[in-house]
Amino acid sequence: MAQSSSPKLSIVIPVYNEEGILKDSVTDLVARLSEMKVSYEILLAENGSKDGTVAIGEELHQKHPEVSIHSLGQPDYGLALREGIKRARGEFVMCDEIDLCDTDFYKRALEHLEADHADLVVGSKVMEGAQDTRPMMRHAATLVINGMLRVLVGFHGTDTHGLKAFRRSRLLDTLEHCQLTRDLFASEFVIRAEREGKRVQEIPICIAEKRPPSVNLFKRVPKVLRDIAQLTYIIRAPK
Ligand SMILES: Nc1nc2c(ncn2[C@@H]2O[C@H](COP(=O)(O)OP(=O)(O)OP(=O)(O)O)[C@@H](O)[C@H]2O)c(=O)[nH]1
Ligand SMILES: [Mg+2]
Repeated sequence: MAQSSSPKLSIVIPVYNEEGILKDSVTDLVARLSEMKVSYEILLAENGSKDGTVAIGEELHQKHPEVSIHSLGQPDYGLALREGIKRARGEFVMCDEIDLCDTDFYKRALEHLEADHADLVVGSKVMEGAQDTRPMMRHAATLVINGMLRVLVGFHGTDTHGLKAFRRSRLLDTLEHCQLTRDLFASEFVIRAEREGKRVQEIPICIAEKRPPSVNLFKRVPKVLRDIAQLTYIIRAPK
């Protein structure tokens, strides 16, 4: 059920310096997707890795043709995710992370999308019912960033980063309107969808990472704050 010209699911996973877990994570994901009996493609969206990520991605492609990897120059999570979504051909797009690969989220999100209860489903790490086993500082960072987005740009939800699912045709225009890259692209995408009248539904997720993040939380703070300021400006600016 894996390969088809237009699969049901496109799973987009940004990857950066992930040689430690890439092969096992993708192999395990392929096995779980086969159990789901859906047609799918897995798009590994890489940029700037200095380790064996690209070579492992290519090996995975040889072994599983439904897996592909594409690379863009400099490390940039948002740019990679955006490019991955643009390349996706599936009816539904699942945005995931290599240390999560959460097929339970795919199944629950698909129920909402197929019943047409929502255009975009966001996995929240902090809403009621969610379980976040990450270190307390990272949980707190999620609360602070999303609190700022609520105050500054009128965001109505609890989380914008991480797991997301949508019917591709419904969100392509929103994707085109997004201007930011890096970490805040994911926030811009959710907030723009909300502001453009798309039905955004959050569902709680249980988050248990396989390894700590590749970029230290404190190193990310200055860029994230700068990007929040830019997002506030572009969202509020008159057209
Ligand atoms: N292509 C690309 N992928 C990245 C980059 N930085 C992180 N990723 C990928 O994005 C996913 C999430 O990265 P993590 O390092 O786990 O960061 P995280 O802090 O858990 O992510 P959030 O808390 O959701 O922001 C993983 O699949 C990473 O490989 C980057 O610069 N480029
Ligand atoms: Mg992570």
